[in-house]
Amino acid sequence: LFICVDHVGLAVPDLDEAIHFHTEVLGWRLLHRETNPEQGVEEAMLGTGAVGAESAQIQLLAPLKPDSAIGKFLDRSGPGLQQMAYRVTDIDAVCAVLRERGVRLLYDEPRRGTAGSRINFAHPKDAGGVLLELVEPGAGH
Ligand code: V0V
Repeated sequence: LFICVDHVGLAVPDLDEAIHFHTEVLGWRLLHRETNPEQGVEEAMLGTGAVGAESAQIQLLAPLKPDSAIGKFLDRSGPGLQQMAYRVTDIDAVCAVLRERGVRLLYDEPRRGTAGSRINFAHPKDAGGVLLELVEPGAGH
């Protein structure tokens, strides 16, 4: 079903501060940054190559407002690992297979993710306590 781990998402209270730590202290490269109002996040991708390269990336997720998914997560759990994202070739096909196997997906249809990707999520209660994201990369990746 899956190609590889696409990224691991960390909830952070302050995006600039988290980018600074990940680039200046840990030595990752900042590859991409965008605001996604539908998801309520300001986010950044870090890694060693381009977005969509074979190696998994680190996604920093800061809330645009307190009642967003990341805002609630920070309230409940504090900063840290919020999600694991698996890359797929055909997200519609993978969602259909997972639904058939009893996994609840959060959206009826995939929504827009980083850099024009299509995304959906398996509920953490159906995925061993992990918020599992499915990512079909956007054109050009
Ligand atoms: C909640 N729970 C989690 C969790 N968030 N468990 C593991 N990892 C997480 N991230 C647990 C929570 O502790 C509860 O456990 C239980 O799930 C039910 O929670 P709920 O009342 O439904 O909680 P909410 O209202 O916080 O919603 C959780 C969900 C929400 C997962 C439904 O965060 C969501 O819609 N997430 C998908 C969208 C998202 O995360 N967007 C931001 C990233 P107990 O206490 O009942 O045991 S945007 C992104 O990734 C982009 C743009 C991209 O990659 O391209």
